[in-house]
Amino acid sequence: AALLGSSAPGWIKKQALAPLTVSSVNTASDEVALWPLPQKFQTSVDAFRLSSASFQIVHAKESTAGPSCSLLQNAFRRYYSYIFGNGRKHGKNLENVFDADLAELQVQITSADPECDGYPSLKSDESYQLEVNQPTAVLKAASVWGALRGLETFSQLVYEDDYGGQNINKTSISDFPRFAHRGILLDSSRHYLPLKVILANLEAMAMNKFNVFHWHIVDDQSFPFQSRTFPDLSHKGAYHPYTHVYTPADVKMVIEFARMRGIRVLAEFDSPGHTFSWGKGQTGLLTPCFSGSSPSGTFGPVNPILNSTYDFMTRFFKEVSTVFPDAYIHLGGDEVDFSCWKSNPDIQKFMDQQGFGQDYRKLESYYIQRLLDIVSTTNKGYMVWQEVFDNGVKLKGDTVVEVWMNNNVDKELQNVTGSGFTAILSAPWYLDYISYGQDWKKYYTVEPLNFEGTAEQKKLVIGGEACLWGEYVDATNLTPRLWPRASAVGERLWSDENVKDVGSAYDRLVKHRCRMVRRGIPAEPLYIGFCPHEYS
Ligand code: CP6
Repeated sequence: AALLGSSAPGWIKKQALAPLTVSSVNTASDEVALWPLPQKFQTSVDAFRLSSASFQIVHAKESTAGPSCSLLQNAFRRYYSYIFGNGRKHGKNLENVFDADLAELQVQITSADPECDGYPSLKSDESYQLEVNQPTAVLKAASVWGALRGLETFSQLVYEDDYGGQNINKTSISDFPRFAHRGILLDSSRHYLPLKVILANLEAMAMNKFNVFHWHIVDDQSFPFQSRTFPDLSHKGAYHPYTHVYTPADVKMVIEFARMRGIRVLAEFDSPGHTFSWGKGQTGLLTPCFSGSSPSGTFGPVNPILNSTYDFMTRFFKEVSTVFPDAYIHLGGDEVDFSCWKSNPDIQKFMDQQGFGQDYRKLESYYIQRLLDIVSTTNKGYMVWQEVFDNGVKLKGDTVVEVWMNNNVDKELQNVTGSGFTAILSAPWYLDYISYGQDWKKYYTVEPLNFEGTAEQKKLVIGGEACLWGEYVDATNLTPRLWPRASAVGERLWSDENVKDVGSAYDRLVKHRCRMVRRGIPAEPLYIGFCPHEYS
């Protein structure tokens, strides 16, 4: 009893003290924890029972998609398993307690093109309507992308009663995302991330309605991406040429697994900085640094003054643009260290010729400008880190600028959108930073549109990303470090701006975290307490 004293959170007391009688059969308000919270929903105390033996998720007769839509077939199976567990276990017979059974969930795609075989994009319609009533529930969405979000919500509405039976209450939901770009950045260069970990996190992303996997796939420390055109890049630049690489088949699998969950795979090939590993398999690509008048044997950023550099980039990005189907490529452009460029006499000569003086940002801009022109010929849009904008590089109109520096964020958003560019925000959401206590609250209370600007400017902020850089993270600790802390970002980017009460978020997030644990995601606890089904 002392343990359950006044300092214990309310939900612990309730769970621990609830007597196991029929009158205490859990109602939705106790058990259901929607995360992220839908835009509009109405629920009632009328409860329907789901029988694992008879309940089905089916295509509605009117749907423009049918059993040939493997994306939906796959999702139906996945959510059936989440609802009932993998073994079709049966609750004890207590049919009389409830008004009626819920026989099926009908999924109706309304658009002429359901987009079954397509890829999600920035313009995908993820909205859906869900009506749970007896004897059938109906989920309506324009395309499969909305249906996926609605299936997740439906599965979150189902709760287990005290006898192990699955129940759902009469509910009406109309939902859509507040922001179109809701991303997670993972870094597979500082540590190699096995496929299994990447796929598990895509699964967790779907549970939190994230829709962009920003794959920071290579960096200084290693180059695990296996290129067909330049196999030496990974053969010499990966931590291990066979075990620590992503083969073309691996990359395909990640992209398809993500597609099935309505998640875009946005690949980042960061340059001209953060490229040390590229130099191992591509001699002559990086700038030789000098010590006095002779080369020191070390290398700096990509060498921006050689034609061979641009020939290489042309062929490399031509391949990358066919490997990754997304309409955007992330070109990096962050944290370029100028000291090596400064030390190199050939670079100095080039600077003089071009009239750049001692302004190395102009040299960086020169490089990026040429790179952007190359990537434009592949018909891809591009995304860049904020320095590219800050340095005054001329950008195409549809460029997305990622704001990551956590000083003057508001000013930066004001400037980027004021210049008419689209922005995404990651500065407040660097989840690689850890501290004692519940830092999810800090992530949760961010308001992305709290900068000074016109309504037009605010529309240009299309979303944000939670970043988990890899210096201190590998397969052993990635998932629990990311979840449920990233869930806070997920709700901020999906739900209405008025959904910001930290107390009610806490109650829902505790349960949502237990749900992720139950579904096999080792998400860390928010605070003291327990889960009805612990991780094992
Ligand atoms: N790697 C790359 C990093 C970071 C960036 N780019 C980074 C910088 C500062 C912090 C965290 C991460 N590790 N390629 C910056 C976008 Cl605090």
